[in-house]
Amino acid sequence: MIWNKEMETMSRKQTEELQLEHLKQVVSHCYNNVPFYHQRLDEAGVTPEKIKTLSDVQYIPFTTKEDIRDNYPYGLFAVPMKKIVRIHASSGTTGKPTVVGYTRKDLDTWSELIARLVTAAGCTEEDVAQICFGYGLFTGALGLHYGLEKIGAAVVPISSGNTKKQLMVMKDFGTTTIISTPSYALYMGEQARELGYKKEDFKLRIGLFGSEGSSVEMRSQIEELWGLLATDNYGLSEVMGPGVSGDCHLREGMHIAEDHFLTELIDPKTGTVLPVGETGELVITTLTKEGIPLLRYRTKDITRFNTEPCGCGRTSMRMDKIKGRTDDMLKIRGVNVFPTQIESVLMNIEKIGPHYELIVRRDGYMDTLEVKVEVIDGSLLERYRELERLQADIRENLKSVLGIICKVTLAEPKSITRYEGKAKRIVDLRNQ
Ligand code: DLL
Repeated sequence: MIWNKEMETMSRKQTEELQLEHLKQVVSHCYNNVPFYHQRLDEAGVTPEKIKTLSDVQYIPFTTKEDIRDNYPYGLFAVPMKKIVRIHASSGTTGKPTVVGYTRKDLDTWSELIARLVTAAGCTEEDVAQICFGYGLFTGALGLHYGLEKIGAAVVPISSGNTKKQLMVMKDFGTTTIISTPSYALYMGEQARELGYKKEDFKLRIGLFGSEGSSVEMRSQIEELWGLLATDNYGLSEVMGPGVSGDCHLREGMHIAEDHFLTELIDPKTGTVLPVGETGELVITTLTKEGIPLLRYRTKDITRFNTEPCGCGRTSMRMDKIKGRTDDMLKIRGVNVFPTQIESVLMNIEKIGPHYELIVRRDGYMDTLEVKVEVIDGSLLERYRELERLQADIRENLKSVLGIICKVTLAEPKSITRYEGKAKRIVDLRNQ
């Protein structure tokens, strides 16, 4: 089923006309209401009247997370506070969080976009949807919440954590859809097995996973654990939260809500716009947001666009699963390595579990990488020969995919930290 046939099956021409109309409006909105943008656009010599075609967006300077932080908390808001009805903020592991504000119309748009993506994944009003994202400043929980209510699903706002209770509720309430990070879904699945639950105890059929990446291999493991269809959806709080793009049931790329977001891919080093088909950093211009519109926001997320028609009937451009973030990319002895590549390799090796950690160290001028992964059967750690063989096997597999040799450490089952939200798999010891 398609939630909004009119908007989700528009022709390319219609989409682009609509985007241009909105682009002109949003540039004016920023220019007239946000001093930061007024100055930036003046400096670049791009007044709103200069936007005549969609590709003119290229003349607008990029906006970055630092720009939002520098204007903490409300400096980039484009409407008076009386128009703001909700505030969210990104977790911000370092320094101040990035704060975003929504007008009533922004919230309506947001639930509309979530309604589209959950419908694309296969959810209906029949579903019981358990939201295992943390409720709070994070956009994941409340974002999905209102969109799922909009389609008529029964929302269970349990929030993250307290895994035992999650599982009890999941079983007793007959949950059919879970909403979480892929790593939390994995952890919950593992806990369910340990507590003696069987797949048949649950009615789960769809997983709406997002907020962090997962390789196709990890996705299969989650599906195997739970017996559901795992779908991926993408978004970021600065731009809206979840709702920017999401998988349909075919899962051949996430459909982008192009009537609300203008997307470009750039070379992260030079800022040059790349043609469709190439891989680069995703840059997003919000087309309809009122509270905190963003022009050419650099997401740091690496992906690729696909404009081929999709079998599901939606006409929007799709984006590949996120390959990684420019700031998560490791450069090991001159070779660029994305954690997702490592995950894909590990997931294909028997005898090791899906939990891993990547430890980066600096040795002189050289970065080194240790891949730490759990064995499934702890007794293996006592069988030296077998252990060495497994280690060598993992090292070889990684080498053939990454082109570099990593140190491989095998760890006891359950010794690597589990996460209820986004997993932190990189331990960076370079500056210690
Ligand atoms: O994670 C919004 C969200 C919530 C999306 C729930 C989907 C579901 P932030 O906390 O601001 O917002 O983090 C945004 O998370 O730039 C990506 O690096 C990463 N990310 C989000 N979704 C995906 C995904 C939310 N499906 C940052 N695959 C983004 C890979 C993702 N990475």
